[in-house]
Amino acid sequence: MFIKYFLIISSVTFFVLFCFDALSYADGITLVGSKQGQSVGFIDIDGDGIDDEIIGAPYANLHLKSGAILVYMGNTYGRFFPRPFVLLSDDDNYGFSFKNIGDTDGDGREDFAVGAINGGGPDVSLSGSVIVYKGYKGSKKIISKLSGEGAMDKFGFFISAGDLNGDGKRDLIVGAPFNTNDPSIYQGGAVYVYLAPYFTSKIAIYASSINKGLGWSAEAGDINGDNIDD
Ligand SMILES: [Ca+2]
Ligand SMILES: [Ca+2]
Ligand SMILES: [Ca+2]
Repeated sequence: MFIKYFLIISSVTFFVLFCFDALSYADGITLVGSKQGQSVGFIDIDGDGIDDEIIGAPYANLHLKSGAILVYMGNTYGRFFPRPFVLLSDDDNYGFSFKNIGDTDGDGREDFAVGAINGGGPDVSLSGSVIVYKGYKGSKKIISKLSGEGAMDKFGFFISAGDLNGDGKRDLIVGAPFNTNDPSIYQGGAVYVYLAPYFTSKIAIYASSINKGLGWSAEAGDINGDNIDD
């Protein structure tokens, strides 16, 4: 029994290490107080046909960086490998949000997005950021890096996805609950839509006196039955 279990673990370990040149165990990471589980999702990250579990740990301490995305590899027994691997890290509080956005570029692999609520962009720091990744095997490939408009916007507080223009590709929806677009509506929040497959230009919906409190959460769905998500 022990030998059988050992062989299963070993084969999974070898397979994972073989597939990810830069992937390492989460041994060098401090997970105490990391809010591991702030975001959760599933995606077949290594392309073996089995979903792997993604866990965000946005306050993890990793080589002077704050936040990481961990992956627990799924196996053919319907279980997940007990030790996490560090999949990715980037801007501050990376992993606060995660979303499998489906295969947006038609290459047969699911793509995904990760939010870092205290990340920054080229024009403003601490606005929050979201990185959209192409589903990959081996080296990571970034489709687009997005950021908020103002410091402390908490852009990336949530990420959702849905096909909002009916082209069959899921588009990205990002919340920034502390955005202030109108000084009279302080931190009223904003929601942004980025269309697939490039996720560059945005459509912004800002808080008004009617819809104050935008950006905390959202889900796309077809409300009026026209087969286009609302
Ligand atoms: Ca897998
Ligand atoms: Ca893809
Ligand atoms: Ca679309």
